Formats: sequence, C-alpha cells, structure tokens
Amino acid sequence: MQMNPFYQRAHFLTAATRLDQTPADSGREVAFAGRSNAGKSSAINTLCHQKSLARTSKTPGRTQQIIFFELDAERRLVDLPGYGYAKVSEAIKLQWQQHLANYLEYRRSLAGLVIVMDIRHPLTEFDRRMLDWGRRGERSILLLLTKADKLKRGAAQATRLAVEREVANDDGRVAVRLFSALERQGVETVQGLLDRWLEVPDPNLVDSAADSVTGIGSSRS
Ligand SMILES: Nc1nc2c(ncn2[C@@H]2O[C@H](COP(=O)(O)OP(=O)(O)OP(=O)(O)O)[C@@H](O)[C@H]2O)c(=O)[nH]1
Ligand SMILES: [Mg+2]
Repeated sequence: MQMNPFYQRAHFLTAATRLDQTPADSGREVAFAGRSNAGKSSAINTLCHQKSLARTSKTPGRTQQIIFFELDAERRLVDLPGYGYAKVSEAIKLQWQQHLANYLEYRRSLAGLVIVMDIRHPLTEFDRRMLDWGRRGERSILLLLTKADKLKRGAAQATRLAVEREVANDDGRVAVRLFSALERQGVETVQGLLDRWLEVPDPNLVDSAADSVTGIGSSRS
C-alpha cells in the first residue's frame, strides 16, 4: 500500500472549547480520542507527515480544546482533549467530558472515531465508555494501539489479538491496529481506513478521470 499524500495538506482550522464554536457540521471528519498522553496528537502528526501540526507534549493535558485540522473543504481531522488528566480540577474534568459527550452525540459529520490507547494500558474504563458512545452513534471505530515500539513484536501482536477478542463485533465496525509514531508503524494501514471513512478520492481515479476529460486516458471502469 502506498502512502497517501492527501494527508500532507492538513492545516490548522480552528480550536473550539464549546460545541457552538465548532466549524460547520458538513462534510466528513474523523476524531482522535483517548487518554491524556496516549499519543493522539503524535498520531495525527505522523499520519499527516508533519512534525508540529498538532502540539504534543511530555506533560499530559496538552490538548485542552477540540482542535480541527482541515484536509480539504469537505474533510477534517479532529484532535480531542485527553481524558483522565489528573492535574485539572474535577469541575474542569466534568466540563470536558460534557463537551466530548455533546460532540460525539450531535456531530453529524463525524464519520469515524479513533480511540488512541497506549499499548501498555489498553481499554481503560473511559476507553470502553468512548467505545460504547461510538457504537451507539453507528460510527466506524478504530482502536489504535500506539507506542507499539515500547513492546517487542510478539507482545504487541498478542495485545492486539487480546483487544480484538474483547471487542469482537459482528458488523466489523470496530478495527484494531498497531501504531507507532516513533517508528512510523501502521501509517499506511490507518490512512487506508481513514480514506474510506472520509471518502478520500483515489488519486489514481482522479488522474484517470482528468485524462478521460482530456481524451488521453482510458476510460474508468
Ligand atoms: N515511544 C513512543 N512515544 C510516543 C509515541 N506517540 C507519542 N509518544 C510520546 O507520548 C507523549 C504524549 O504524546 P501526545 O501526542 O502529546 O499525546 P496526546 O494523547 O495528544 O496527549 P494530550 O494532548 O495531553 O491528551 C509525548 O512525549 C510523545 O512523544 C509513540 O508511538 N512511541
Ligand atoms: Mg494532544
């Protein structure tokens, strides 16, 4: 599978603290949720082949708003605030959870949800709650086991299998993949899933469509 240059064009669109500050709810978007410090922002950067598109940090709680990155007029990636960050007050934690819940429940353009989990601590209580929310909204879900570089290959695969077994579903709406921002593992596979959720135009089809317009290429089948 080839790397899709589409994601490279991602750029900051806006940051929202409340639902009424979010961009127009049209087109399609994929949001990255997960525990604080799990590696959400790093995963977005890696997938978009950019070093500092989304701000990352060694200190948990870096991303405190809903951050929207635009791919094109119809497509966005969304970096959600991490949950479970201990150093903020209970009141703020509850407020974030409410924003998250509202976003997940009412955002119609949300086509898919990526739940980012540190492979060493998969499926925490809040991850499972996110999974339930996502499932309820009939969205595609990816459980992304990141920091896979922290485990040996065999152990990483075993964790993936264990998580897959736990979330086994009949409709195939929940996928489980290994990922590492550090080693760029899983980038093409995850892009392939995002391509489908976001309905990213296949660059080859776009080319051949352009060719058929100019009468050079063979027609699309
Ligand atoms: N070894 C390794 N470290 C990673 C990987 N992905 C992220 N990290 C590190 O984990 C820390 C947190 O990464 P972030 O991407 O900022 O995490 P986040 O989920 O966006 O965190 P919040 O915004 O605080 O919720 C940083 O120190 C990253 O360098 C990975 O694949 N491998
Ligand atoms: Mg972040």
